[in-house]
Amino acid sequence: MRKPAGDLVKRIQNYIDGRFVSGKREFADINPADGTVIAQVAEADQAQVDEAVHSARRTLLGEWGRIGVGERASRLHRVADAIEKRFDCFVQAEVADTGKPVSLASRLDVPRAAANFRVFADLVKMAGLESFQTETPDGTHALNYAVRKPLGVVGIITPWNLPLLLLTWKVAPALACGNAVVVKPSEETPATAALLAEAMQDAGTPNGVYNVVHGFGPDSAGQFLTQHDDVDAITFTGESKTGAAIMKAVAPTVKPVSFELGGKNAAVVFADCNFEEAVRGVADGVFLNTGQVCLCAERVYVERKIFSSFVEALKRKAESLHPGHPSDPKTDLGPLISSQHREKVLSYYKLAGEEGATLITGGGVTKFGDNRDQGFYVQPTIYTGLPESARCVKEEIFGPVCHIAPFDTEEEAIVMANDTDYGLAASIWTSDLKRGHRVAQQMKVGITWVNCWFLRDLRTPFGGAGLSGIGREGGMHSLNFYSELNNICIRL
Ligand code: NAD
Ligand code: 6OD
Repeated sequence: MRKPAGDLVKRIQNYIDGRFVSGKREFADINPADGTVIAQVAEADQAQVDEAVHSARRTLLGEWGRIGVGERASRLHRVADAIEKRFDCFVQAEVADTGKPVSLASRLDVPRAAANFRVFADLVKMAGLESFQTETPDGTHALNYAVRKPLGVVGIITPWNLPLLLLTWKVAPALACGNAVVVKPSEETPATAALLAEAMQDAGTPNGVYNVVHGFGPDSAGQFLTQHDDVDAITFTGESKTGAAIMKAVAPTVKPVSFELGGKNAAVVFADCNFEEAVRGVADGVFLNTGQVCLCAERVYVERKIFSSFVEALKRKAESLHPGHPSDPKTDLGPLISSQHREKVLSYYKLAGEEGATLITGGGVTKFGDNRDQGFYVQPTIYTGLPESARCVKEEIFGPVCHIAPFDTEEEAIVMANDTDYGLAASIWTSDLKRGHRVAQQMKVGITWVNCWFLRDLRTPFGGAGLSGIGREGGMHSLNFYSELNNICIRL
């Protein structure tokens, strides 16, 4: 871990009850591109998590609790305005924390953060609920109608791969429904959650509505939040095994949970696809954000007729990527998030060889001959030749890597794609839309893309089956998770 040359190390604080506060302990925020320390981060202790939860509760009983849905929606639009006003700050902070290319943060992460607030602000104003006129056999008449209430204090725990996008994906609908939140961003990427606090202040959000506690999971802010008696619900994005630990932690207080977890997603490429588009789309789906997107395809299945040419074309794509410093606009492949994560990804590169894979390209560390060699870069990597039972085909690696296997029939492709304990996403590449539709319906996942990947409409359900999660967020699904519905039955 190195200090930046001639630069002051910043301090990132917790944000509790509308104030930035330091902690008794600090930890370092590392730039993955060169291993320098970019900030010291205040770790929240149990008392500070308590204070954040109490502050959230107070505002629910006070100003925030009294604001109607129209006014809440306009405050959320103001948060989006404040993000857009600080666009460059958000981009720089996200790039420094994650090492993702500036081009990606500018076109994906920060615009999506603003869009998350705008979409849920508009949606909550339009959202109706069901009502029924009821008639019983004895002639009694009644009117049933449901009303939407906030859950209360929502704990939000998020990962490091798309930090601002995934945080706002949960904060926006939670606030739209009238909740107050305590967020625990990843210890690897604390900066944009803190910047969002400034945007909340700009937007006039009352104190206590948005609180940030920094720290780790076990015996730290993450666990203090999930075990807290006065937190009404937990929404979590991260690894499946962390989801399992959180499930245990919330069990004694029976909190509702929403889990968006890991994936080992398949891309299925049929011989009748538009070849160029499929190669481009699959390359994006394997290498975007250095493969650190839960939706990335680490398993690619290609119809045998085009197998060799597809492998060759994807190899050329991988070799034409520009690894480099994230702030260079030409860079399209940044480092992995941390030295520890690089060790994990490299251990799978080694394991692939041990399991008998044929290396098509990559397989090692990228070398630059300058300070980027202190960063956490790996080569984009493609393997073929593994059995479907290999650990590299079964386990989530979360790096710029895929295994490509051939198939002969549609039925075989479906079986192979579904042969996983995860169930997050799939993509299908074919010019035959009837086939696309038929195969998509048989995918055991939360989202299937046909001739595209990571094309998002925020009104649609998003989530995973199996080890990939519990529940759905997106559109009305988010509003329903972040609300308590009270059905009122009036005898007429
Ligand atoms: P992680 O599970 O290690 O950490 C996620 C968050 O949980 C962090 O804030 C961490 O501090 C916290 N945490 C860890 N242990 C905890 C505990 N015991 N109690 C409370 N909090 C705890 O995940 P990560 O490494 O940050 O992210 C990568 C993973 O996230 C991958 O598996 C990826 O597939 C998954 N992911 C899923 C989605 C999705 O939408 N399904 C989106 C992004 C990432
Ligand atoms: O686009 C989204 O809403 C979303 N939750 C994306 C998740 C990406 C995983 O890394």
